Amino acid sequence: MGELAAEKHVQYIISIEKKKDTFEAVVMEHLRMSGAYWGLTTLDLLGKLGAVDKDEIVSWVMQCQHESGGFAGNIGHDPHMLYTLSAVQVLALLDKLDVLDVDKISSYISGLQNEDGSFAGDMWGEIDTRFSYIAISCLSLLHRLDKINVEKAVEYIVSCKNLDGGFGCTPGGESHAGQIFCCVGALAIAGSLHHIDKDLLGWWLCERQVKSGGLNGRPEKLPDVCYSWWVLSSLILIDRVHWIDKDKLAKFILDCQDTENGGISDRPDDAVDVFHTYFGVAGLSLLQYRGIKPIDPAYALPVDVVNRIFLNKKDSA
Ligand code: GRG
Ligand code: ZN
Repeated sequence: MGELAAEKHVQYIISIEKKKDTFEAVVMEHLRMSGAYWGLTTLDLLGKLGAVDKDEIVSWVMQCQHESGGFAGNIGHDPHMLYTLSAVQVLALLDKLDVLDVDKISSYISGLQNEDGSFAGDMWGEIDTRFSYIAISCLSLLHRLDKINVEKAVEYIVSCKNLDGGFGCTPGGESHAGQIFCCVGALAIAGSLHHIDKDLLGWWLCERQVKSGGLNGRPEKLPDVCYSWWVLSSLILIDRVHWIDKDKLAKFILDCQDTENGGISDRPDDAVDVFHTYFGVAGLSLLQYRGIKPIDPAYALPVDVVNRIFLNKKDSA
């Protein structure tokens, strides 16, 4: 099996941060906050977070916050739940959560909860279980879960559960590994995993492994490195990770590396990007690959960062 080209991936992440006019930079412009979370988490998992200028990042993150309390994907863009969680995750990684006005962010998020417990992504009202996960994860990291109706949020997530044991975007929506991560992660954080039939869901999830060792997101689809995260984290949270072949999955991820210029792609021989580089390294972390810090399967942050937040809570107000 090939080795992880860790140093190359570190160089790749640092280099995309510097390039402003490449195709990737233009595509990433509106979602730069999530890009920062993917890149910085990758660096941290590889023990290289010291390579970035923390103050510069904190200052940029804070310029992306709106009056409403929500964060945008970049300066001058509109706020959204997606980027609000990414901003909180970036500050958590940098141990700078104390710069936040926690009540302001909490009121932005709680203002997006609907009567039925679901969450909208922003003021335009799209509803999706992704936003339920984001609200629960973000408020939990800020010690403000009491600002939403968690019981109703759980009830809504459970209403998106399908007969195959999986979950979709909204009630009746097809099961998809990405949505399953969101629903299982949210239920785990809310202490409500008892709503899941672990054997049934575990079966559906382990069926995602294909011949090459990679995982797909739904039946009959192609494998993709990012499902190493969406599927594996869910399997870990429901205690069924031993139902897949871990060595074959690690080999699939390593086969997707650009060992010359760094970065990881969705499938072998495709072009690399920061999203798949992050999910490849995070997947290997879940597989306990040597030299990578352990990552928390529910919060998608390094375990030491999560422990810092929950074990040495600085201001417990
Ligand atoms: C903190 C890790 C983390 C996430 C935040 C945004 C979010 C919460 C979760 C997204 C979950 C999700 C829906 C992931 C799926 C992304 C993806 C690869 C979609 C592609 O779907 P299709 O149907 O592709 O286009 P397939 O693979 O089915 O062909
Ligand atoms: Zn993918």
